[in-house]
Amino acid sequence: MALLPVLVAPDPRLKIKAKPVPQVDDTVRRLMDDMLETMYEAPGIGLAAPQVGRPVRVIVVDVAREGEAPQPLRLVNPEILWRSEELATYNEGCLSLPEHYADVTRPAEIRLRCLDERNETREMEAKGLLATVLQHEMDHLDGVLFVDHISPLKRNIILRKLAKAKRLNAEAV
Ligand code: GNR
Ligand code: NI
Repeated sequence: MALLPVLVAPDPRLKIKAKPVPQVDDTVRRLMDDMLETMYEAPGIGLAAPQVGRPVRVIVVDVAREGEAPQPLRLVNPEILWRSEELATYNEGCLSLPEHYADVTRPAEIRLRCLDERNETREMEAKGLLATVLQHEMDHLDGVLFVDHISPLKRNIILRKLAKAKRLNAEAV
């Protein structure tokens, strides 16, 4: 297993639409294991392949709480089949928008289809934090960040701060 560097916005690689995976093979399984290791190390509760510079439709999630047994999920080519009319709001964070948080409203429950790590088609239902994180990760596969769901004013404040931090960081190197 290996830790992968996580891209931080603004970065054009976070805006690309990721490509479907034709087949879940050892290369994809290795990527998912490396993503899980990277996510746990961060720590985070989800990670999408574009965040580690791989433009493919692969996500990993684990919303188990500290002290609970880990519940790693590996999803390939996830597709939303159904969204509830009921909405839910969570204060979201993102490893690609470090130290910034905002309330985001999304469907409270979803039903989705994906391939699992054995290349088998699966369907699952999710609600609560899991539903939010899965939607946050699927957004990454379409080049969408949580700031794209908030007001342009709040979005621009966050993106400008991150751009400035990158500039200062580049000067310091
Ligand atoms: O670690 C994460 N926490 C989180 C909290 C609320 C809603 C979504 C998330 S996902 C985020 C990790 C991440 O950036 N995944 O893409
Ligand atoms: Ni994110």
